[in-house]
Amino acid sequence: MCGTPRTYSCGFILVNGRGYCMMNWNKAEFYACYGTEKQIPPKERVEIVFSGRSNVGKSSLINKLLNRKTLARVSQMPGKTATINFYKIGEEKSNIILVDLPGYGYAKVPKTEKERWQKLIGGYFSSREIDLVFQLVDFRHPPTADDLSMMEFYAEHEIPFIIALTKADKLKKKERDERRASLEQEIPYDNVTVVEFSAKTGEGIKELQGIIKEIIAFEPNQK
Ligand SMILES: Nc1nc2c(ncn2[C@@H]2O[C@H](COP(=O)(O)OP(=O)(O)OP(=O)(O)O)[C@@H](O)[C@H]2O)c(=O)[nH]1
Ligand SMILES: [Mg+2]
Repeated sequence: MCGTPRTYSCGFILVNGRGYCMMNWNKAEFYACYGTEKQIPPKERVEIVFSGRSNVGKSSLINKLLNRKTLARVSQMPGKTATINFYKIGEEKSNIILVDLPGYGYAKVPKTEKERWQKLIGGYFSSREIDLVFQLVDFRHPPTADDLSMMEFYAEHEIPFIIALTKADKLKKKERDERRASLEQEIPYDNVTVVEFSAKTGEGIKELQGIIKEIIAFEPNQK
């Protein structure tokens, strides 16, 4: 069979023992949303999660990855995404889900809503092994205490995560250099991958897509 390409349903192709990912980013659909822990079904697919505070740009990043403007709802009002939303990507049989989490850290959210968030997110993470988390941090500011708590949670539970610094278009070169230098102290994890990203200019998108392709390439047997 040497030289014969073998195609897996996720779009992963193996040729002469080397993997190539043919992900069709333009094919994506809303798959499901969950507002309570009990609604969340067992994990059946590759799940790539987008985590970050309200308004940091999670939904915008998902839309940019998928070349769509409004698949994931975006708003200037923090707290737009209140449910865990699943988006399926790739061809019909593909088994890859991008997970848009509701944001945290918005001060005006009532206590009951914060408790709902904690139960929902806690229930989600405790019910599955996550393939990868993109932890979003606003490039303009130091990570918040909540951002750091999330990173600590991922590190403690051995959930792989990378950091996407959002809204890169809003910084001048000097500001970027300063933030980069400070982040080295502010993020207490060695060897964590950090990608600078802008949903406005598309900066960083190829890198983020490349990371997702690598994750999928490790899961060739997914249905
Ligand atoms: N200039 C700029 N604006 C951005 C970028 N990413 C997001 N925004 C804006 O930031 C606001 C919030 O974006 P969302 O994608 O809705 O943020 P979110 O993290 O999904 O927010 P929640 O759903 O509330 O948790 C919107 O007005 C976006 O247009 C970016 O890279 N550059
Ligand atoms: Mg959102």
